[in-house]
Amino acid sequence: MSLLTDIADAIYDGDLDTVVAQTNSAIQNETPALEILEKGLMAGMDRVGQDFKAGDLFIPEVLIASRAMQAGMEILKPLLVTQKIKSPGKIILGTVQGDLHDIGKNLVAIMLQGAGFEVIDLGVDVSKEVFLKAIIENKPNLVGMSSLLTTTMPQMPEIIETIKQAGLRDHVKIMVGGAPLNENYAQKIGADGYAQNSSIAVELAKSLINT
Ligand code: B1M
Repeated sequence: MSLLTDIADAIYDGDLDTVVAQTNSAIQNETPALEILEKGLMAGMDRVGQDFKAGDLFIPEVLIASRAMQAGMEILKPLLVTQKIKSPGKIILGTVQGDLHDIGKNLVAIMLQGAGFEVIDLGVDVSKEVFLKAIIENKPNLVGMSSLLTTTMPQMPEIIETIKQAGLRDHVKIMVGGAPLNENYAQKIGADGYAQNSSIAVELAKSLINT
């Protein structure tokens, strides 16, 4: 059995110690960090998502798997954020109010940092007021919103409206992401772009900066 399969299995089992040990072993074996992330950590979390949906796993198991995933991401982070390149721009990121999912958002933050972006991460459960305050204080080029719940998606147009009302819509590009979203929804709510995953998020951020 390969190290990457071990990592995916350990994520599924919520076995943090094995995730840490096997992630370090994979790094020592010179497996590229992105491959460890995608074929190890994310593969395991995909299975967690499927079985949670099917009712075979419950919240406590998902939470334990999430902690193991975050521990693996912490190890990979320095390897994914190695380049010291001129910053293409500044982005404010947050998971919208009512939503506590942050694994995907954290991954997007890591990949953007890896591409040189200055990332200001507002965390989870971020209200429209907090987004606005952060925009006023930090003057970012981009604002990124994440939502994993169909019930919290409607926060996004509200935040965009708040930014408009403050007269700041022309000062920032807005990108959105999260499993229940799609391109059509992003267009409908007046965002500038939608990214399906963290690699596409980096490409999108770069292209929005240049438009
Ligand atoms: Co929750 N959860 N969860 N959960 N959870 C989902 C999202 C769900 C789809 C599971 C399911 O039923 N199949 C479902 C939502 C259903 C819906 O809305 N239609 C669900 C539910 C129902 C809930 C609760 C309501 C359960 C309950 O309490 N009854 C509850 C809500 C809590 C809250 O937020 N208020 C809840 C709680 C939790 C945990 C706390 C246990 C945990 C989160 C821990 C954490 O994040 N720290 C959790 C988890 C882990 C999941 C699943 C299993 C995995 C999510 C994840 O981390 N995926 C998820 C099932 C699933 O998505 N298949 C599920 C891995 C991650 C790398 O992918 O987040 O999609 P993802 O991010 C991707 C892209 O979406 C994109 O790039 C990322 C990297 O490729 N992306 C962006 C994300 N944000 C972006 C922003 C961008 C660009 C791209 O630009 C700004």
